[in-house]
Amino acid sequence: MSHFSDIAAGNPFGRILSGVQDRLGAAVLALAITLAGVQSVLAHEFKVGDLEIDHPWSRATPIGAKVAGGYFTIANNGSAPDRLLSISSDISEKAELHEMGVNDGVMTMRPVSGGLEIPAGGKVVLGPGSYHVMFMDLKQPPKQGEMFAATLTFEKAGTVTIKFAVQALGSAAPQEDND
Ligand SMILES: [Cu+2]
Repeated sequence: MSHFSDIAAGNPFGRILSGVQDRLGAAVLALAITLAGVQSVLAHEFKVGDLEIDHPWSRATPIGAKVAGGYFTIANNGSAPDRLLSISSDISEKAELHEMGVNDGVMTMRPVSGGLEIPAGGKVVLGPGSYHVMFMDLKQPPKQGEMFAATLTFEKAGTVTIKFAVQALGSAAPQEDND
């Protein structure tokens, strides 16, 4: 029967399978791209000398905000202490290293004088409620999902440019008290 053999020759099963494989392939590729995107936001790190700077992140700011916080972890794998002296970025006029503290029962923040020491073999965490970078007089407010660059200067390790991943506007964003 010629009709039957035409179908067999056309191999409809083969076509269906290859269609499924194409869709599966596209789905796997999409997943890989998604994971790669998540990976770059969740676990990006930078190295300079003996220092390792993990996952710099910031938060989107409310409209009209003049400041934004910057957070990351610095690990010192060397045998001598180092010191984070300064930070600069195109997103703001200036950036300061701050620490939070309680003064007469009120949360305040103040500049860290003399830089932030990173002990030999130690780790310092910058995060909301403790040490942080304060980007002041914002020129380009951080936008959720984007990244922005900043340059850190260390006493011994020198300078390194890192990228901050901007997360959602947080309800507990630190308020600047010296504006
Ligand atoms: Cu601050």
